[in-house]
Amino acid sequence: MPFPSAHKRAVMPQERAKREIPMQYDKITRDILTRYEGNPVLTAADFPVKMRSVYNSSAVKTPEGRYVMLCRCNLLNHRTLLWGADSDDGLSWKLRPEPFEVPDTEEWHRYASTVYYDPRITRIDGEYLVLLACQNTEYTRVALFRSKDLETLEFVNYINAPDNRNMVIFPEKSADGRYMRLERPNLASAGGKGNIWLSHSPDLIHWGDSRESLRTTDVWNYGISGLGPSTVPHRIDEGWLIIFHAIMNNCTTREYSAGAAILDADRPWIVRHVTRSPVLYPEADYELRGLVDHVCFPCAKIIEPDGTLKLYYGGADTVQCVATGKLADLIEACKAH
Ligand code: BMA
Repeated sequence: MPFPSAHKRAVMPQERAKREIPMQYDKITRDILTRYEGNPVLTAADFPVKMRSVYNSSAVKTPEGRYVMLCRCNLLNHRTLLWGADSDDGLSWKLRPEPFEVPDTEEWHRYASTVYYDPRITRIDGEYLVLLACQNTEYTRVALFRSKDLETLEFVNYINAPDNRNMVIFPEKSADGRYMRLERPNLASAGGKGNIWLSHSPDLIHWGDSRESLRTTDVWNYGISGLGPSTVPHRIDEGWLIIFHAIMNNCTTREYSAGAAILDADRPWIVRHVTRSPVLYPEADYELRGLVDHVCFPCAKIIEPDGTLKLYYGGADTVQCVATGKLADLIEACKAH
């Protein structure tokens, strides 16, 4: 029985009817995203100190048109650093001389004692909000930083009790003026992973009014073993376009691929469309083989004024990559069911 957790939750008949979507895979006839020919765009060898890997980094384009990347890197002993890089085109990156400073406090060392990782960056109200998953030997919390310019980061607080991660904050508030975030609570019953949720906050610190959103069973073909929001939601005519990572445990691998979905404009926890197949899955050597094999793990996307999309993702937990595509194609792929 390859998909045990698919059957754990009792589904009411009317709910099942609502969620049933006929699956027609034949509508997808071409790649939605194309790997950048210069991949990987950053590797451990690019750093001024010995490093094992650089992956799952986030990039943004500033209002002035510069590109900034916050890189997750692993030292030789797998302790992590967050390292800045700059670019004029979002493809060729120049690393800064030093990593970002993180707090040297009892609280930081307690909750981020093993690693801090998978940054997500949202620009809202004229500043950047940076979320970092922080792990100790028992659980994960997410730390919120704010920054005016992504030159330095100011620690604000941890924004959840254990155990939750993969958080991304929407770039706009809800109609009633609250911040919104997508997140992935780590459920013991789902092997430490689980479904995507949406929560609200009046002040970025206190979060609640949580609603379940995309579920593993909605994309069981490629995400039955777990999901996580990947990149900041992007406003489109129909609602919000999101990209998520999807986990599929097979006999010999745990494949991480990426899917896309469109969330309702007014009630953004409701999934209107979702790709029936991943839009990016491990295929290239640098995604199939590395510290963790078979991983494409996006943490950011940039959408250019002409509708070109750049997706920033880690390959095999080892190198930093970019894939490009058209926003319109992603939207079409979400609806192709
Ligand atoms: C997840 C996160 C990611 C990582 C992925 C694959 O749980 O830890 O940082 O890329 O596993 O190992």
